[in-house]
Amino acid sequence: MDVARSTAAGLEPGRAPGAVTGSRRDQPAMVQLLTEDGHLVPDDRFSDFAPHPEIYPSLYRDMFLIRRFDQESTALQRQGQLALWVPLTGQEAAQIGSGRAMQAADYAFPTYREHGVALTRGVDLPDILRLFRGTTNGGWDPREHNFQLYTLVLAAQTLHAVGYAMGIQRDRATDPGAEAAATVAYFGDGASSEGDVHEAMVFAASFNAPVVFFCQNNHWAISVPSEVQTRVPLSERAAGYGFPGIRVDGNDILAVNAVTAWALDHARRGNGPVLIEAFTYRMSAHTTADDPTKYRASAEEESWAPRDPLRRLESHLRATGIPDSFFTDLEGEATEQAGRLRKAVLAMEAPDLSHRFGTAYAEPHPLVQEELRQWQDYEAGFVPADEGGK
Ligand SMILES: Cc1ncc(C[n+]2csc(CCOP(=O)(O)OP(=O)(O)O)c2C)c(N)n1
Repeated sequence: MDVARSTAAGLEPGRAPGAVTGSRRDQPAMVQLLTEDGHLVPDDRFSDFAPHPEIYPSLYRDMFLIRRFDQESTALQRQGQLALWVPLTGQEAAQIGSGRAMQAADYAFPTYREHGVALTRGVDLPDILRLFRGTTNGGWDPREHNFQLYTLVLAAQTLHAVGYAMGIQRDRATDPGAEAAATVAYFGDGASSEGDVHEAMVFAASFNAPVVFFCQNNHWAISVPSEVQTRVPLSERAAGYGFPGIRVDGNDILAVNAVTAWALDHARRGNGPVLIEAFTYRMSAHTTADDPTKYRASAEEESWAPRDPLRRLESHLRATGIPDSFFTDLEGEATEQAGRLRKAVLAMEAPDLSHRFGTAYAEPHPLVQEELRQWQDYEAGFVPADEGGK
């Protein structure tokens, strides 16, 4: 099978993708509220949940700042200041749109690419880079932001999100005055092939848990195209578990925001889980260690350029009379943010090694303590540089 085959055909709403033998060609229509050229379109089911036009500039601001953060982090990795970077360019609308639909008491369970969601949850952006600089296993306090630490093991967080949602449900059963809340489990199209996602969805359905499964279908699981991983549109898998599945244009921030607000409302009201498939595209490489030219056709990448989530909202904002000064001020703010980021990263210090050993388990562990002693002995065996060591 030619896994590098372009998936560009059929990426328009309601059109079929180039199909794998035996796969379904009919695709569900996508929810869209803002066309690629920046025009608003109504949707019978979701328009009532659409964001107010007053907040459009702030939605654009978040997307702009997170794209700049992504560019700066990529540069920091190239300069050897980060071990690895996981870019999000192209997925800003999916992340900012869904993150901005959450309320304070809701809880997000991210993968390793949810920098935009982190921004909406109030995580200080430099903190995201602590993990990628290797100075910590986390970077922020999840409880402070209701935003879990990044999960590198694909799909594990979907189970955590369901477990937490079941906890919310039980807390409310014992204390009906407790605030209604839901969780959002973020994962990719590739992760949807993991058993954990299946198990999470079975549990969520069985217990009617208040969880929104938010799948960013960016079309590639590193080098494997999504069409190899599923014979039906991902959103349609929800029917097999017995809850609603919605495909939304993942590059349309207004539609993503409206659909997620609807799904969270549905979950908080006790109606159970929802699967959202945000149909989007990762314009950048999988990570800074990946070379997509080895498996992805440039024609496919070019076909996504006109659907850029930022350009789309910018066209709309300019057409509705937002002044140029808004965009130039934002440019200044992003440059200031980049400088602050760089300074913070260069100042991050690696923790003492004994701290690393000391946090492997919650309680002291004799084997780990023995390993630390061995390492310390090994280090002590070197001749210091000022005494002629190299
Ligand atoms: C359990 C597990 N298996 C394999 C991997 C290696 N791996 C890291 S990212 C990735 C592809 C993920 O694709 P997708 O879920 O579509 O998310 P994306 O990175 O495209 O956002 C794989 C296979 C892993 N991290 N965890």
